[in-house]
Amino acid sequence: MLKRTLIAASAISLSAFALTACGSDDDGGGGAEGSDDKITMGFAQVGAESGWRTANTISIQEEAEAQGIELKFTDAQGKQENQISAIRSYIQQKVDVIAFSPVVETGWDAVLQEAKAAGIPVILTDRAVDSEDTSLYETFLGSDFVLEGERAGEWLVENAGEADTNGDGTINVIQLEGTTGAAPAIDRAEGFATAIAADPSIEVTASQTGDFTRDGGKQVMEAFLQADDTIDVVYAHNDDMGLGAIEAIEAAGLEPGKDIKIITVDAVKDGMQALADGKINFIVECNPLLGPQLMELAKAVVAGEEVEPRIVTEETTFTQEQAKEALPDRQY
Ligand code: GZL
Ligand code: ZN
Repeated sequence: MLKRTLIAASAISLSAFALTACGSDDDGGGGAEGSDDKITMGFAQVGAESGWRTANTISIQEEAEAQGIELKFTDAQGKQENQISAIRSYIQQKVDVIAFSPVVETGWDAVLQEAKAAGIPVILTDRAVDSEDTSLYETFLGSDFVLEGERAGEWLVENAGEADTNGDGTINVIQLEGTTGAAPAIDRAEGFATAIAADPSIEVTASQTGDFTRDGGKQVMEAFLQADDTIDVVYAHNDDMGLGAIEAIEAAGLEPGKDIKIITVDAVKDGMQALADGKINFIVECNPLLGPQLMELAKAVVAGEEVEPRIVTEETTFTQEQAKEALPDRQY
């Protein structure tokens, strides 16, 4: 009995070894010699800080599944050092392609040089890096955040008549900024400032980061409300901080959308519901559903095809009326 068991066990371990040996032979390069021609992607996500990020993660994971791409996925909890070590681990694992959404713009050149030296193509999604050397990545797929900020500012200029809610002749805007150093935070502030310059009665009198989270938006808004009772408008760089601000405004006995106008960016479901309910006045969409385009790009890049260096996401804006119509069909 024992002898038979040993033979069976060794046979199993031998075949298991053979399988792994064969598996490790395949450099995951999707190359012909590997038994499976599956592409392996390493994705280093920012975190799970907002409804937008959740929708973005779902889109990436679902599309990888749908397109038969093996996805290695990490959540960096908003820390750049975690993203960098995730990218390094993907390099060691010899993935076919690396994609990530850089939590902040700076500090990526070294690890991107390592990926380049390892011959692994990189795709930027959602947020940009400030590297001068564009050979460090194949393409950048994501929104035009400056345009998003301009759209928010243009709406305020067009609706200035109803925005001076305290009637003192100036439109006092406080800004809830996204994560410090993040491309969307930098660019949305820049675009907004450019647009509101058209009307000198509009002024951003205070601006602070809420780190793209509800809690961050609520805490910063509470402090702003205690310091200033002339606030007419809140411009929040994402819905989640706007929703946090709504909680603070209501706790102060004021009516969001009326006593204080609110403009946000993203257009996730919770934000669109608040817009439809009249608590937010205008939302600039930032589309998180990057999965389909990302996986197509990954296949093209691994196949050595030329891809556009910059692919801008399609997106729009919503008023309260438009939100009521759009809500039933929103995917996120
Ligand atoms: C924008 C994205 C931002 C969203 C936030 O593309 O990077 O990060 O606007 C998210 O909701 O946290
Ligand atoms: Zn005013």
